[in-house]
Amino acid sequence: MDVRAAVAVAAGKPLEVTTVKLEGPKAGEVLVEIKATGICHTDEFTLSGADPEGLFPAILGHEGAGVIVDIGPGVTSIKKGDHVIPLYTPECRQCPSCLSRKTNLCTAIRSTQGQGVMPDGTSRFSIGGKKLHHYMGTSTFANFTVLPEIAVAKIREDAPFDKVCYIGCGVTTGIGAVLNTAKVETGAKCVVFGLGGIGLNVIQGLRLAGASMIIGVDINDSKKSWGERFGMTHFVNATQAGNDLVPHLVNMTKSGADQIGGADYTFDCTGNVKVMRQALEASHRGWGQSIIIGVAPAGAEIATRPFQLVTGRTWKGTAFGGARGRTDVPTIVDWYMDGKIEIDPMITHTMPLPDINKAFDLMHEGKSIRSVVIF
Ligand code: NAD
Ligand code: AHE
Ligand code: ZN
Repeated sequence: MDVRAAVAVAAGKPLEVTTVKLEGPKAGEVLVEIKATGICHTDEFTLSGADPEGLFPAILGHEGAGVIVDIGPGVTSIKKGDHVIPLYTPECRQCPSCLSRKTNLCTAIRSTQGQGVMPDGTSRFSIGGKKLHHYMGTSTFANFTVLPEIAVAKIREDAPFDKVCYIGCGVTTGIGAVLNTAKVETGAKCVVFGLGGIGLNVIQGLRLAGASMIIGVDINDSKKSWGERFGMTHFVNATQAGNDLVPHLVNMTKSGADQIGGADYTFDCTGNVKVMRQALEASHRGWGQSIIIGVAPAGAEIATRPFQLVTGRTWKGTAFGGARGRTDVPTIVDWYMDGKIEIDPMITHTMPLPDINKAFDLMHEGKSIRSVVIF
């Protein structure tokens, strides 16, 4: 079938909106009509050429929502008409990782996903007879896409696609990092580095968890009011603090009997390895945990003095907020529908597919929190 898609033709080039061919679903696969998709910083990261796994030409996008319009042979858990959110972290419930109960990182199809193909090793997308790569197993920058059955979460039918698409990455990643990965407790003191589409969701996750101090750090002063909107209690401009940023944050977290200082939990939501170091070192001696959410460019490495770890700080990472998509995503949709979490104010811009490159411009200019393409 013909579908409309934004094709990433080469690193660093704007997406080209055009008509491409999509083959129908094979065994174990489903065809989804994508109704809306968010644009995450990770799409920009791959499009920029910084992603060591980046493949071109490809159809990017991993933050979608839509409706099942066809199913392949053997599909049992999903039917035509179901409303779904595509999952770049699938949940097969059978692989060693799923069965371990220690991680959400299902390994059933990760290797073919990284090669830009479906689990049978072929692509469903092509243009002029030439193969186009899938991306993160989802390719939501197209009005139809094919996904493995294990890579869709069925959601309630009254949830608006143009809002809950954000649960496909940003919302779940931020809130999940707090609740699943850090397991933040009531009264905790926390620092969030980077108040964009992920960091603000970390902040609303911290508010849910009952954190008593939520310090937001950004280089852009306009993010102060954004952070406050979702529960941030203090703001620090990293540029103004300069080399004194870590001692400044440690001082802010000192209190009464505790004159050592440092946050119970810190979160990197920038993808900058220097910030990751600041986040670790701003956490509390003896028990501080620092959670890396940001994705760093090919070749980048994190560094710190081993002393930071010897003295009891822990460095952790999280993908998709530690969420098991088919199980957890429907619950997060319920939280949104019940008013327990907010999404609407973070979606600052919407646009039709032909204008998708504007979403990347807005991100580069620091003007958007989330842009959503509505098909
Ligand atoms: P974004 O562009 O919306 O936000 C990034 C924020 O960081 C901006 O507000 C920016 O001003 C701020 N910032 C930049 N440099 C900074 C610095 N030195 N100190 C403090 N703040 C700084 O991006 P996003 O969509 O929120 O994504 C954030 C990161 O998370 C990206 O690296 C993205 O790839 C990654 N990500 C990871 C996962 C995961 O599962 N681990 C999921 C989604 C996104
Ligand atoms: N291809 C990159 C890795 C990118 C990465 O870490 N992606 C996250 C999701 S970011 C969503 O916005 C993820 O799910 N990681 C787990 C995994 O298996 O990729 C690189 O650096 O190679
Ligand atoms: Zn993302």
